[in-house]
Amino acid sequence: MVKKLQKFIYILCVLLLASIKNLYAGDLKGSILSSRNEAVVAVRGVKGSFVPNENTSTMNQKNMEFIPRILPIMIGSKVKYPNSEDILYHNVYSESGTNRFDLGTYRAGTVKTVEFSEPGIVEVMCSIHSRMYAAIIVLDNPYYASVDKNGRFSIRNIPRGDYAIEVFTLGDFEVQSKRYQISIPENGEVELNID
Ligand SMILES: [Cu+2]
Repeated sequence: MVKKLQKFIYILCVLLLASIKNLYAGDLKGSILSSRNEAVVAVRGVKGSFVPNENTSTMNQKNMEFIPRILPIMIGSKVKYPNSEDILYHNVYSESGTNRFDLGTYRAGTVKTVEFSEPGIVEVMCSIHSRMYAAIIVLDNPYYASVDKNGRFSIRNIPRGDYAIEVFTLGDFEVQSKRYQISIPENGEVELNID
């Protein structure tokens, strides 16, 4: 009986601590207007150890384009590469440092998967179609977002503190990144609006 009570109190304390931690967290929202819907916003240097929100994301191939062309994921996540063409073959590969990979030539209707275990920017290309270009942004915490079709984003429940916010935008064949200093309050929200 005493043991059961101890366990109950222990669980209660853990729940209480978790909710207190969440009390000191604010939201970041805003817009990257020049991004043509192709931008990722990431909070850098958040302390703690994190597991991926989603284990598997998808970067499709259709009409000789990658969709989306910029994709944020957490370290340890997988990305599926379906070839959704009617008949075309693709050969998806990357030469970006320790995240390099080469899926080989594969036919329409086939899916291949890659796991990313290092942080950083992964440039993705197709060896058959030279105009195909995309980027995967591999991040070490879950506080990130892609902009929507209006260039807007929102990242919720960031632990309070001073952070560098990194904005990744996509050119035709390059990724640009810029950093902005932001203080996240212990509650409420701050805005970051960039032309
Ligand atoms: Cu291709």
